[in-house]
Amino acid sequence: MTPPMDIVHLKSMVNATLLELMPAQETSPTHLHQGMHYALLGSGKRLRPLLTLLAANVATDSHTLRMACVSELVHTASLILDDLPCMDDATMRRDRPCTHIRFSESTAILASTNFLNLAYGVIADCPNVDASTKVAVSAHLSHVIGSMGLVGGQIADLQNHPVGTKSAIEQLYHQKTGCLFEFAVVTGARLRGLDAEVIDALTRFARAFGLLFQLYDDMLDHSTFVQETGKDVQQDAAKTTLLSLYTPEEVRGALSNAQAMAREQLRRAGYDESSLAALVEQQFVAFNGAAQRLGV
Ligand code: GRG
Repeated sequence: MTPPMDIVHLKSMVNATLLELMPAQETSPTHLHQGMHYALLGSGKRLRPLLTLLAANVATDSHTLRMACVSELVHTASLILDDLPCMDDATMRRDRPCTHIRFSESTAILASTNFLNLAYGVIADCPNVDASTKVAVSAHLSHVIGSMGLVGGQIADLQNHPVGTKSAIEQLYHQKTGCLFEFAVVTGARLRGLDAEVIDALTRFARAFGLLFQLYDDMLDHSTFVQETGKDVQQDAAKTTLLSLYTPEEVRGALSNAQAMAREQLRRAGYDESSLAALVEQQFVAFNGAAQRLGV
């Protein structure tokens, strides 16, 4: 397998690009811009942009970097909203007080809205990407954010119907988490001009990876991980999650089946020997380590 590209270096390039994409903090309206810098430049792992860069396989040109940042702008917008008192009512995010606490609820909502606006602007403004790719990326993003994606997943999560079936919860996980991973890898593939067969395989990969990542996020919500997450834990204590529905044996089964599916789809897409596969394997180590620590 190809050794992973230098992830630390890629992450620092993503951070530099994110900084470039936002108006400076000193630019009026300063309070809003400061809130955006605060929310975006905290300790995020930048996993979604890294997936785009590695799927695109030309990690360091400026248009790929800018397109890779789109998913991070949207992800950050969603985290800001998710933390609000009317949603999860969280206090900590990315190792510091949530944006609505450090600034105000109105600033947080407007910062989130402006991140979404910026995301579409970045796609439209990318000079080296052809118009048909931009249209495909924008349409995909609109689907991912909308009522069949993040927004729909969030409303279902907030309503928390007490007896969710496993397949309903898996669908919810796809909407809350998997679909933005899907957008990230598929955007990378589109930038390479890869065909429908590859996009289909990456879409299936992302569904499996999103399920794993959300299951992992559920595990991190356990108090065992209070020192390590940089955000509130036990937010899901009253919610139905796969962890609360599954027996430990089923959790192990789900982890191993989804990992097998993710590997198989990466192979189908031609990425099995790639840096993308190496990054994914690193994530699997983290997922399996968390499961082991929780004894599942
Ligand atoms: C309008 C974009 C938009 C969203 C509205 C609020 C909302 C609907 C959706 C929230 C969805 C949500 C918060 C899902 C959880 C996703 C998740 C697993 C977050 C943790 O991701 P990490 O670990 O976080 O990658 P960092 O901080 O490292 O980036």
